[in-house]
Amino acid sequence: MKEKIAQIQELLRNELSSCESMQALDALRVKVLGKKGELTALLRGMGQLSPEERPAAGQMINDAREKMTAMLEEKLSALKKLEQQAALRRETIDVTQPCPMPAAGSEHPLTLVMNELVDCFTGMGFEVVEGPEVELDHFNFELMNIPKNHPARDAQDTFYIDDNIVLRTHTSPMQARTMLSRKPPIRIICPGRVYRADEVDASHSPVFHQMEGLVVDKDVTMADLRGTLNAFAERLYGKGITTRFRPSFFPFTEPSAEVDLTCVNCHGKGCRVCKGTGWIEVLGCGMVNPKVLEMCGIDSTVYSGFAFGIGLERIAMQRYSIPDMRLLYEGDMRFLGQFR
Ligand code: 2NM
Repeated sequence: MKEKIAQIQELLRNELSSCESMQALDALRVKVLGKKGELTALLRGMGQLSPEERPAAGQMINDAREKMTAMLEEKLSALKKLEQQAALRRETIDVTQPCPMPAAGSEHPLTLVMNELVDCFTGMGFEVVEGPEVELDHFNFELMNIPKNHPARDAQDTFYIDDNIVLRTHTSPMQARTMLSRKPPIRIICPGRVYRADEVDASHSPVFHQMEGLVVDKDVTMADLRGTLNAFAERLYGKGITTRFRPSFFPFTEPSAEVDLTCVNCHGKGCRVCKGTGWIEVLGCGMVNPKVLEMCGIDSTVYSGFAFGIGLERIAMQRYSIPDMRLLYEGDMRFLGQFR
């Protein structure tokens, strides 16, 4: 019996030393200690022993089982450790390796122009005010002195949500809201998206961007408007660039003007860009109509104001020589990647 046990232990020791996987180790455990294993067979064979011999033999077999179980466990933990080390080696990442750089995005030309204008006007003390693109007819038209029968109100020109709600056709409703909720002095710019029922072509889009400005205070004059816009022209286009005011008409301003800037291409001499005039049209403006001030709760006998509206698409197209407005909305990466 003793010899037999020693034999089995010797066998286990030999096979353990050449055992290299968890599966092989498990097979070995079954072979030696399993139900049909060699030690179990020995235990079964105890029936042939005399009753006096049995306790000592049983003890011996149990001791051997414990010892061999420990040997198997020791090997198992050694194998596990090896496997872990192998996994660590396999999964090592060299963080110092050069790698492909993530593609960097760039700002949209309209964003660039908007930021530039915002910087310019906030530098002069204006504050940015933003608001809803879905507006009440009341703020978009009524308070802007655009009467019920005015052509701008036609469904041909304006997107109606229902009888009283429109997609704003300019950012002026935010100026009305500001005048209604604050006391002068007011110095604000309202940048944002606006909507008009236009067909898409190289210079029109039903969705475009505007920045309107408004100043309301005591003794605000047309000279303040000119000074502000001249500062804007120099800041954006450089020294020597100035403005030219031409009489115009808007329901919300009186008097009203269209403003041209010195042609940046030829500095006033006349060229293809300015069609020989030396001037490029950039914005509309005027002194806020006293009717608008009154409707917005401001005493027009005490206060006066000026306002202006700039189309961002037009500025961006001039600045970057973009020939077609549609390029600004199509998201073509070959186009967008040029503005970094
Ligand atoms: C323009 C041209 C002229 C304008 C007027 C106002 C307000 F609210 F004060 F009445 N906001 N914006 C205005 C004036 C806008 O865009 C071409």
